[in-house]
Amino acid sequence: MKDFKRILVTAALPYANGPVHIGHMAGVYIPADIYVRYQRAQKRDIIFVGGSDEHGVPITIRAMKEGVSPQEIVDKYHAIIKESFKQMGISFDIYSRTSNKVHHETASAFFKKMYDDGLFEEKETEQYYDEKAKVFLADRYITGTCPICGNPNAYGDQCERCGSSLSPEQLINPRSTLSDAVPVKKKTKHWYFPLQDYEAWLKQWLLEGHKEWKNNVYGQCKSWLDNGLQSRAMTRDSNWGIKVPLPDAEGKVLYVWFDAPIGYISASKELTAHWADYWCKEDTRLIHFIGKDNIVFHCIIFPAMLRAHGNFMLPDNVPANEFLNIEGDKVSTSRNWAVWINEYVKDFPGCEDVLRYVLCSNMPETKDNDFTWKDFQEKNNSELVAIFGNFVNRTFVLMKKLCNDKVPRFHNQLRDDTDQKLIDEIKNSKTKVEHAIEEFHFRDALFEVMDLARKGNKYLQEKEPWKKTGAPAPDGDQSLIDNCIHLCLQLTANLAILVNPFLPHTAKKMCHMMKVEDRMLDWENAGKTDLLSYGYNLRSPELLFRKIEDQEISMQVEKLRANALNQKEKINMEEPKREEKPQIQYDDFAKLELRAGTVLACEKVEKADKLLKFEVDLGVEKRTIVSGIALHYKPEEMIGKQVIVVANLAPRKLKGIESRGMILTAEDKNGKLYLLKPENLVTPGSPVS
Ligand code: B3M
Ligand code: ZN
Repeated sequence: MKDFKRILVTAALPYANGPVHIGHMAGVYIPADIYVRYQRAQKRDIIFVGGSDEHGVPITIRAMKEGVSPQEIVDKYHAIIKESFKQMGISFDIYSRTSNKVHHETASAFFKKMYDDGLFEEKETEQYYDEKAKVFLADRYITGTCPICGNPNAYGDQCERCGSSLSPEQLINPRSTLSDAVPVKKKTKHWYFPLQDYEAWLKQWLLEGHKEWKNNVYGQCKSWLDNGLQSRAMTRDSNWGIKVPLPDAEGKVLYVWFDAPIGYISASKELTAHWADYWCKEDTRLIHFIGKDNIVFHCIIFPAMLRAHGNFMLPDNVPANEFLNIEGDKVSTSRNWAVWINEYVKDFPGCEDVLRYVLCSNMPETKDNDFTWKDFQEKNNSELVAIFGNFVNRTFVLMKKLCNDKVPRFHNQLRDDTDQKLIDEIKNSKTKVEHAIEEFHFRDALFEVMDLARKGNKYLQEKEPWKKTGAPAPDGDQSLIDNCIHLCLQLTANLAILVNPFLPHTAKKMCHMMKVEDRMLDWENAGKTDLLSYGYNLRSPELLFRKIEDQEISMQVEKLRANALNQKEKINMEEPKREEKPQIQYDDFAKLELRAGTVLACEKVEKADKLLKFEVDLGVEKRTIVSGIALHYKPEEMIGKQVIVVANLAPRKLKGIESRGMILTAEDKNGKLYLLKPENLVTPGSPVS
């Protein structure tokens, strides 16, 4: 491996369209944080940058669903996500957001330089357009049947069932996700990045130069490159995002996958004036932590962008993880099948490290993995409590009881094979954990730490110092008891150092108990057995982990299922309920006097945001009618329109105005109202039947 002077770690920028869940944590943020904390303990020059991804279709769709503006969505979820990371101890040096000014400027300038260097193809093509919603349909705005696996709900950019990357043109029976309309083709101009021009270089750099990358990552990249790359549009028709910095680009923004990875650069700029050292110098090691669905963007598209732009160095590794399922089922935001971090920290206060532990030991490093609440309880109770916590607690209690509540002396001349073995294990553990972390094998690394605690228990069990006290010599020799407790205490200090990258809250607690400063956690101290000196007076032990009861677990399982069920009901509710009315006779219908009218005037009703007041020409007379369609039509667009009126409805007072009649509308499944009108203009007052 090359010698590096500094390390730059990035973690995928989560879309600010919802809270983060355990899948995000296990796949991206916990591994990144372990790596970073370890490197900091090694005193290496490292920065850890992250932030919220606030552009793109996921945000606008969420805004539409919640009926608020995209800005409100990103403000809300950015705050929630940031807080969740903080509580889980994800130690970003900066957690920024892509709506920041610095980012808009950085991404614009990046695009502009590539444009000025002539690196884009400008193409006018026919793209799917939703005539009802009046928008072009790219990415997730369009769904249809996957041509590869037949999934009827594939997106315009990807099929989530078979994982294929798609373009909207490939979908069979495409539909708009906005209005369900069948889209039509319409011309639009965009700027394309000719990825095929970088294919040969990518093959060299990645396939030849990075054979050490994880199999799952290397394999995906290889298949992309083997299939051949194509030009990809780097702009979109939308008004949410970073405006394309060109004169004739009204209504066009940068493609979210163009701007988001540049967010890593912008966040670094915000963090430090020395950002360029981290991004432009060859002796920096850049590592992207991501989930498997982001591989192509980080391993192919972004590197090609960096290369095309010039002056930036490339990622040295991209240790992407696979997915974490929950109770045997895929995590799904839309089905609300997830364990949300903001809820976990409320339900299990003080247990942040427990979740870090369980997610790290189940980390989907090489294949998808499963999280179950039962396993969560099991790992807590029989590993954290029964092995790690128990060892530390026993050590403290025995020291108090058998050694006068002080660190006892180690009598070297009495050291036996069992002692020596433990001393060696302590040294070896350091090396093993170190290697595993450097290789991104976080599960193995954590296993080693736990194994060392297990060895501590075994050592205590073999030595049984509690039996020795008061026994006749040579067994009852206090020096032997001292040696045992002394080594257990050194082991405790080592456990704190080794566990610190994984369970930082626990390591901190242990430092407090041992009355040492956090400085003791420096990695160079690992493997040493003289960390706590003779005569030192430690604090009383605190419980590091508490038992988790069956009832807490069954509540979580219930909550998971209830959430999913509620969601299902919510979705069903969205389907308009057909209210069936009893049959009527023609005579009943004939009682209605329906007439076509022409709107002469229309204005908003004060202090009523849903009401419009109409003057309608019904031929022989003009009528004032109040109608609840202000959220769907603007008053000025009503004038001159023809409407259908129930003319013989008894007058009603609405907000003090007497309304004489009713205007007919049809309602779609999203609750949007559309006026009924005659196909052709008719004389005002014409009867309707
Ligand atoms: N926001 C996708 C995701 O959250 C995307 C990552 C951007 S990283 C530059 O999975
Ligand atoms: Zn498919």
